[in-house]
Amino acid sequence: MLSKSSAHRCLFAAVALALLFATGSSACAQTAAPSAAELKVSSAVSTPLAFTIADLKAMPRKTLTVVNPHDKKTEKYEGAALEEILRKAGVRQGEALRGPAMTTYVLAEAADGYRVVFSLAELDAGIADSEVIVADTIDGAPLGDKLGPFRLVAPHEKRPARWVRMLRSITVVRATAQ
Ligand SMILES: Nc1nc2c(c(=O)[nH]1)N[C@H]1C(S)=C(S)[C@@H](COP(=O)(O)O)O[C@H]1N2
Ligand SMILES: [Mo]
Repeated sequence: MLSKSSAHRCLFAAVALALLFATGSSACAQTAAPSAAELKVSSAVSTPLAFTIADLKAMPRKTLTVVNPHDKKTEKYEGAALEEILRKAGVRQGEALRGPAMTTYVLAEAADGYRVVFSLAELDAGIADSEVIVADTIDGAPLGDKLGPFRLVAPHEKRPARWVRMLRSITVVRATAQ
């Protein structure tokens, strides 16, 4: 038979376990099913979009084999072109990217608060070959919690400072005159 104190301990353990289950379920879902993660893409000129891993996998795939300038390791990233994602968000591209639209910039934000910008022009294949991708795999495996589930890779840059890990959102903004 259980003593009163061990019964109490038992009850406590059961309640703690139940709480853990209830509060931990979303975190569990994150690790168990990273495909539920979303990349939010918004622009003043169109309705906000949310891309899942599955959405990215359904887009034309880009593979970049790069030497990470930071640690000199060769890494193979795969994902979708940032330009394609921006196209779906309805930004101006090609010949339509001119005049006042040339002040448009792309703000990329990460889960840890890290933020970088690219100009829309430098991401436009009609102007430059940035080849920036939103990667969802590295060496064939999901990026995991520390790198992903989404990461920007800008293969032609000397320092990977804009290779945003844990990318959560992309916002298209037009700089206005002061
Ligand atoms: N979310 C996030 N991404 C980030 C950073 C950061 O602090 N937070 N640092 C950047 C910098 S300065 C570098 S050098 C690279 C390092 O990437 P690595 O860990 O793959 O070498 O990540 C970039 N991406
Ligand atoms: Mo860095």
